[in-house]
Amino acid sequence: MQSFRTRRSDRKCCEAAEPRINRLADVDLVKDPRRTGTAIRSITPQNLDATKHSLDIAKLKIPDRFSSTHRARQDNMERLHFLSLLILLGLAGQTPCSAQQAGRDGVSQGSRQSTEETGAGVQTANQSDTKQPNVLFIAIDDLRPELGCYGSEIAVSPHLNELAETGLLFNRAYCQQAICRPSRASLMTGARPETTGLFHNYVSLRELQPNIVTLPQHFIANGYETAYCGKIFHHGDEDEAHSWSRDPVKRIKGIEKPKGAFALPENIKARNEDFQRMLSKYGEAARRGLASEPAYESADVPDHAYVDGYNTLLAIETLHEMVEQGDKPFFLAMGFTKPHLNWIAPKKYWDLYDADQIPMALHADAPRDGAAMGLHASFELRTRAGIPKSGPLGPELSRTLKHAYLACVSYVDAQIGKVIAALDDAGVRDNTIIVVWGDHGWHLGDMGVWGKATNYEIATRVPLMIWTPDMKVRGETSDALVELVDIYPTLCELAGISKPSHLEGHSFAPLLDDPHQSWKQAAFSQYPNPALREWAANPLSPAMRETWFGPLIQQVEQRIEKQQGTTWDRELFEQHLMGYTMRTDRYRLVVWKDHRRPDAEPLFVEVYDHHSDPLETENIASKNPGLTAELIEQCNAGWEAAK
Ligand SMILES: [Ca+2]
Repeated sequence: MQSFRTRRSDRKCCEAAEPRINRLADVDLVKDPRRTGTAIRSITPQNLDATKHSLDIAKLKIPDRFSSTHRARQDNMERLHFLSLLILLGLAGQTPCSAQQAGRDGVSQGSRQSTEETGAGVQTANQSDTKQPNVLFIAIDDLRPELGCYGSEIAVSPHLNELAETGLLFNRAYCQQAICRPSRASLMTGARPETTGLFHNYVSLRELQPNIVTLPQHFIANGYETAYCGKIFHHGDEDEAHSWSRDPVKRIKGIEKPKGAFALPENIKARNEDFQRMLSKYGEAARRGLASEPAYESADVPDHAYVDGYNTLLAIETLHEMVEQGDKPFFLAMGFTKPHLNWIAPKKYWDLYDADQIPMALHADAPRDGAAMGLHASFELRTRAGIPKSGPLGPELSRTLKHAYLACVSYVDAQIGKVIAALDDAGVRDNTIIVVWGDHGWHLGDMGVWGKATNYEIATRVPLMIWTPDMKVRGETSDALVELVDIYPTLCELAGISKPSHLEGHSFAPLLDDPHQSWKQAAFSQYPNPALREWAANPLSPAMRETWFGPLIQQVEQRIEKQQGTTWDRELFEQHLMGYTMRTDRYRLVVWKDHRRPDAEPLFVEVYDHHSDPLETENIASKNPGLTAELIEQCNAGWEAAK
């Protein structure tokens, strides 16, 4: 495969961009004729702290022409506007200013390749005269649809609410596997996990699929400049050689890059001490599969003290570079690492919530008659310092953890507001598609589990919204069943470029104009035995059995053995058991099978009726054999028959 990447030493890239936030003498509120309101546009390093609330929380209004008539959401937004106004008033004394930036000293070409290098199908396009839209591609790690626009009564997410209010929100969007790397590999290649063969976190995409054409790679071949900041593919699988044509800005002059995950010295110390303690207790096993560090942090620091805030500044600078220096449409990907553990966010986002008002999971028990292997023992969270190694977490810790998760949601929402506002600043909002997706859901105590990595609704359902300059309907929520694997063909269609033949999704572009039309019959996901896998979907390592998880894993095995009887076999259940799940309009089916024997009878089947049981509290498969057989037949027919 041809590599598009040029050597770093060959590039003229200056990695120390002086951001537009450095260039203004004063902090200003800008009245932008393209907006209906005011927004803080630029600040200096000196006044970053003083203005952080305004910059982060201030409502960044969207032009009138994109406004929706959807009243229910509008009412919600007005409440949030009021909240923002109160915060702004509390920070009176900040001076209005012009957002028109001075020259962009210190910024230089970051392009990795010439147009000729991109291979077949190249088109050249100029930002000013092309009709090919730009793409702002926003990924959020481990975000379940815990947002105001999804009906969360507690989440403070004004910017994503507004995007949904002026775009299209998908109420029933599903990932293809509820864990980072497989989900992202599927989305980015447009192929399902069964095709990519990537079921674990620690397998390289290119090892398995050296020639598959990824979404940004396909856009490069069709005349786009592509760049990313943060987490788009999984760590270590960034595909820089093929998927990205341009280096992003790497540093912001005058603003220190975060050195690590934590800001508080006591947490940095705790992390190091805990690790040493585990190492002395368990030896080398502690190095594999165990993390041991605080699960959360609240520090009174500016947004850019943590990686998502800093990456947001890089993405904004990269955007401006591409607009000002490029002659092609851009595909800019911004990947937020929160609300993935550890739940670290600036204190001001924690302060948006009254902990006593945070509701806990509505149903904290495993499904009645559900699969014993369907739920894991919350390993990912339990590796963290201060979390019980077995048993329930208790109400106080549970509330703190959910508070921490929500703080991260609001932190990411604020950063997204900045990136979207930058489209306006750069003058390209009118020709840019915005798509926002989460890679999978998360159990926050739901079903008694803390973590992702199951085949149930709470882990497979994801947030997904899209905004285009010319969509005919705004502010609607579509109940159509859509999948993350659909994003690739959708963006191809919206950009007017061909769809590669290997794609296994279905463009949902027609839903933008008619969100309530009849659509897919089913959405599909899969996950290998959650109960006997590490949180990264890998088979259990000796390290897990040799540490504090040994007794817990024993309990899990006994539970499965009790349910499965003579079919129990550790090798089969730990190494080869795959759960295939299908969501139809009404039901969720989960079929547990030996992955090596696709035609064999399932080892266990679950059916949940979302009409009567939206929380999936009871498996009704054995009570409804006819229905179950029908659903299995539909599942066996697969995604191709469900279009
Ligand atoms: Ca994830």
